[in-house]
Amino acid sequence: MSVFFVIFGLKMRGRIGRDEAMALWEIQDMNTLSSMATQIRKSINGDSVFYNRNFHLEPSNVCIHRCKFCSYRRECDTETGAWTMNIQEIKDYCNEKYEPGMTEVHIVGSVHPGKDYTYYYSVIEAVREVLPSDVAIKAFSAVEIDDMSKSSEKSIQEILSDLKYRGVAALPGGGAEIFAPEIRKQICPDKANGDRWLEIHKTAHNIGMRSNATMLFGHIESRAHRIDHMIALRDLQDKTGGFDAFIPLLYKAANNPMSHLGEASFIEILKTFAISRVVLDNIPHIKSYWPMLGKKLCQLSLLYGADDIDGTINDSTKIYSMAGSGEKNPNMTAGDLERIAAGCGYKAVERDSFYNKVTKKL
Ligand code: V47
Repeated sequence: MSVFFVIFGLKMRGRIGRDEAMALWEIQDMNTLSSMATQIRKSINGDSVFYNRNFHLEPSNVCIHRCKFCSYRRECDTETGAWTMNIQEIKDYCNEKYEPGMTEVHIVGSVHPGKDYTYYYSVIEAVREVLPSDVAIKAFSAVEIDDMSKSSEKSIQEILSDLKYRGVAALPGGGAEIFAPEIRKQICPDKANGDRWLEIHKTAHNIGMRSNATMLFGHIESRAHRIDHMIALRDLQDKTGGFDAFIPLLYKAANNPMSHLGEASFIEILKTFAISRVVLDNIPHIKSYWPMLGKKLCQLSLLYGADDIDGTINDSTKIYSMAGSGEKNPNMTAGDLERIAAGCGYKAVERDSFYNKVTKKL
């Protein structure tokens, strides 16, 4: 209990440091962590729980990278379970998944061995052509952007500017995993490192693009690695202010080379949410991603600092079902999302990609 007051006292007086953040893991009373995170989330977001109407587009799962946590990647197009959409298939898919009232398409896929930046530019052009102009395109993880830069000899800033010109409004938070080089070396040795990820997001912010940040947790990383990851994001946010949301992504253990690790406990997951709310005092939203966590745990996380439950999805992402999520065909109505918020005594607010309230009613 004394830890709570000391730490909470520090929080009230100023920013929590690394040692204080580490001490939060030792709090055994989950009610204390819940109250601490809730007090902070209320001071930033009041009683609002944000959600949006969206769908995902995953153009391909054929990938040059061999991340050990990934259940989604395939080595080549002929392998069982592989897909790569051509431009017409992308247009058809968008027409199939789009529903009136949606405000966002989230695009993330893979780094395909046979595609260079021109394919990714064509994907954006095709999506922009078929979707209404009020649907924001949130596209490509920093890892994909890094590869576009390498395959084109264009700088990160040029790639991002080209994507922005073609209609990309914001970057999703994928590819961050855990920044610590000693962990990356083991789980994703061959892709953009933590510094590169941060540099890409910094460049995006500098040219006026908003972005999100993720953290893949519950595998071989320690609690200290998680705190260091959060502090690196907090430091960048101090400089740019460009992050809208932090998304703790729970490692799901089915069908990948790290399956033997199993998954984090509910207590560890909820502590991670609460502590991220306390540490990330300058990132306005903590997103709880239900296609990965499941609907019940997503709702519970609202009592541990989360204020955003993302979207309706419309059965359009496979990354998590392939990794063992119970949400095999993820799909929720706006009403379902509103009931999740109401169940915790919060008020659901439909938002667009930039956290503006959506007022139109269908
Ligand atoms: O970077 C891959 C993760 C991420 C597994 O910005 C896994 O709004 C758990 O970035 N278990 C991509 N996670 C998804 C992503 C995302 C998701 C939701 C919202 C937003 C946003 C971004 O998926 C990857 C990786 O960290 N991932 N495999 C797995 N087995």
